[in-house]
Amino acid sequence: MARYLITGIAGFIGSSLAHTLVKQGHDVRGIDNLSTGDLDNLADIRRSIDFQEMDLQDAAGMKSACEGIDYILHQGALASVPRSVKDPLTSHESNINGTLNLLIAARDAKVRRIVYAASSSAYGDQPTQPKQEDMLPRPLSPYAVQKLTCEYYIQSFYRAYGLEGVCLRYFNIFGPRQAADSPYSGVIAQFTFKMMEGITPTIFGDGLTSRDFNYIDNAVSANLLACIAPSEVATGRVFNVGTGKSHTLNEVYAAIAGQLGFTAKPLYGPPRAGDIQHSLADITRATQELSYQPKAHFHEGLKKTVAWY
Ligand code: UD2
Repeated sequence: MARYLITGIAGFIGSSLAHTLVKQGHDVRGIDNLSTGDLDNLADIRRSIDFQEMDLQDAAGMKSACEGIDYILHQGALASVPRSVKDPLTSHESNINGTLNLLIAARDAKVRRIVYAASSSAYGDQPTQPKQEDMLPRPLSPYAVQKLTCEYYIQSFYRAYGLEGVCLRYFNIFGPRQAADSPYSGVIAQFTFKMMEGITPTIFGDGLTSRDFNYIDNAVSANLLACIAPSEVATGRVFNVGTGKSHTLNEVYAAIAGQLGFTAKPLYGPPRAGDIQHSLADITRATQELSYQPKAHFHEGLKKTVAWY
């Protein structure tokens, strides 16, 4: 059994990883500063994990958190494009300084490998679809710059110090436990929550904006595969973690409304600053080289998600 450190363990993706690893019998340590994470996400496994409330920018804390760890699953971040547009400095400090601090501690503790939660936002307004990992990044928002910068840090720590790192570019992950009550929450969580409260959600833009929405189970499996993939295949590399299919915001709205019996038509507002119009993953590299298979499909994932809230 391996020893895992999950950063951002009280968040949506971190807590989902923790549940799977605990079920598989691994040793799980987790840190979270609880700025956006919620301990309720860990309620049923709280006694099976070693949880410490800690900020990624705490150097001494990271040193002790990395001690004796085989794999780090680095999910901790201030997520959200609009949050970074509103307050770029705070998200910079958390996302970039925090990651660098963690990398230094991981290097010193001789951690076997770090798997990083990178973002499809790195592609920005790169016009070609689907997005392939070798395309030139064209980040549009501070958040995209921060996530991309950390990919480069991960790669440089491999080249300079031999710390193995794998970057998983998540494409709009959704599922149970995703926070729904903040303006910075993912769109599926927000739409569901609002409709359940009887509030009509607003679609930013014309509704034809599309995303490669990927159910959480697929992201969890990508992380576990990235830990065990041979070093020559995975280390220092970037992999798209999407499904290869996209859905428009109009489709998402209709699917959630249909499931909840919500009959009001959507409101439409101006597009959000920093947003990409279309995002679709080419998952050839991850399927061929990590054996990643997005087995959970969009509609089935959406049903489970909406039922969870
Ligand atoms: C970005 C990244 C994603 C992940 C995420 C973390 C892209 C393509 N994806 O997701 O990989 O890193 O950031 O936060 O950059 N929207 C509405 N109404 C609402 C809320 C959102 O229309 O009430 C729209 C929003 O303008 C956007 C889409 O829904 O066009 C998706 O927004 P999101 O915040 O769920 O995720 P996104 O694409 O910024």
